[in-house]
Amino acid sequence: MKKIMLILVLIGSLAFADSAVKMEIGGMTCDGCASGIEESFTEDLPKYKVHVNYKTAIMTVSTQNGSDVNVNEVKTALEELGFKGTLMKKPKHGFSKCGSKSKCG
Ligand SMILES: [Cu+2]
Repeated sequence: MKKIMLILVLIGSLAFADSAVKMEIGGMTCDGCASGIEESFTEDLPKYKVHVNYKTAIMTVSTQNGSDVNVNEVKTALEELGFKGTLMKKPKHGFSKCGSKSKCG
């Protein structure tokens, strides 16, 4: 049991140091919220490349220079805007093949 926990912790820490992450955004009520998040990141955290899809409630974050995304920094920025970001686990086949949230993972 301890071994499983350790593996989970390792996987978790890897997910926190990735050059591109996906987060599920809670609290969006319209398309304006999604574009508002994108605009705020462009203004306040221009080192990130951010795309928010209101319909799927998924935010894609990567960095301009290809370095790792600081997930906690992104989460904090989202909280300041009034949204909640939850890091999504990367599925084995990669996010690109995920048609929707429910198929992901
Ligand atoms: Cu809105």
